Amino acid sequence: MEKSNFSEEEKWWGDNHLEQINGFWFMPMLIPRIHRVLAEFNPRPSDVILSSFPKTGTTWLKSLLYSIINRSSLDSLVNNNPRDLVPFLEIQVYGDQESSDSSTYLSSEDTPRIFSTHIPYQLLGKTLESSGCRVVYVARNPKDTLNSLWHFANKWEMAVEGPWELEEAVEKFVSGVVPDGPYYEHVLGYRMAGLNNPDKVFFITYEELMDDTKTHVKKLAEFLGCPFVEEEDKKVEEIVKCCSFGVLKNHEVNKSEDYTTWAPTPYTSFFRQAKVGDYRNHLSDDAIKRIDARTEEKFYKSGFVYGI
Ligand code: PAP
Repeated sequence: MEKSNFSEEEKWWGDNHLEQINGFWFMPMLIPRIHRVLAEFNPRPSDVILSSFPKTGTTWLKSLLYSIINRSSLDSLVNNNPRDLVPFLEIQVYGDQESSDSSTYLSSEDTPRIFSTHIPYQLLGKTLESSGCRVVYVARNPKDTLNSLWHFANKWEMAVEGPWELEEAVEKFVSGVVPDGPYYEHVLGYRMAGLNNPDKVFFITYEELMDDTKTHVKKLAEFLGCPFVEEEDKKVEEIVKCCSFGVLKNHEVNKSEDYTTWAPTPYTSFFRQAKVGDYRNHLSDDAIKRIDARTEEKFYKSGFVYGI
C-alpha cells in the first residue's frame, strides 16, 4: 500500500485520515458540508434538532421523535428507514453544492421540521441558541458507543481492503480521533447546554431510554410541546412498540443489504444488537480499563458520573 502523507495524529483507520474544525475531527468529505451548515443553516424556532455522537441511538430517536410528532403516521416507519424521515443536516440537507436537496428539505411546510446532526454543540450551539429551536441529545455509554462504532465501520466498503482493528479503534477512541470526536467533549458540550437551558435542550441517555422507554417518550412529548393526555396511553405504547429495535429491524427497508445513498454502508448496518453492555462480549479487560480511566478523567471530573 502507498504511504500516505498524513501524520499519525490525523489517521484514525489505517491510512484514512480525519480533519479538524476547532478541535473536533471529521471525515474530510463532510468538512465543506459542515461549514455550509454553520454558515447557512437558519433554524426556525419551531424546528426540532436531534443531536448525537455516532452510534448512540440516533436511529431510535429519529423514529421516536418522528412518531411523537406525527402520531397518525406510524406506517411511515414500515416503508422508510428512519434516516429518510429525519434527514441529517450535514449529509442530506447540506449535501454537495450542486444538489438541490437543501432547498427541498429546508422549504418543508412541516411544523416542526425535524433534522438531525452529529455536529458538536461547541460548533453549532450559537446557531441553535439564537433560533430558539428545541434540541434533543442522546448519549450512550462510551464502551458501547465504541463497540457499536467498531462493528459499524467494519461494514463499510473500505473494510474490504482491511478491517478497522479493535485495538486501533480503542486507541483512537480514547485519544478522540474518531469521526465527530472527541466523544467526551461532544457529550459534555450538549450536557452543559441541557443543564443551562433545560427548556430548549433535552439530554437523555440510551440506557435511561432502554430502561423505561414509555416514561421517556411521555417526557419527550412534553418537552416538544405536544404532551400525551391520559387517554392516549395506548398510543404511547404503540409508539414504543413501532420504534422498538425488534420491530424496526424486521421491516424490509431496514433489512436491505443495499448501500444507502447517504453513507458507504448497507441499510441493515444501522440495526445490530441494541444491547446495553454488549461491549463485554468484545472489549478486552485492558481496553475496558483504558476507556474507564478516560471516562473518569473526562466525565467524573466534570461532575458527570456516567459511563463506567
Ligand atoms: P448513527 O449515529 O450512525 O445514525 P445510531 O443509530 O446511533 O447510528 O447507532 C446504531 C446503534 O443503535 C446500534 O447499536 P449496536 O451496534 O450496539 O447494536 C443499533 O443496533 C442501535 N439501534 C438501532 N435502532 C434501535 C432501536 N430502535 N432501539 C434501540 N437501539 C437501536
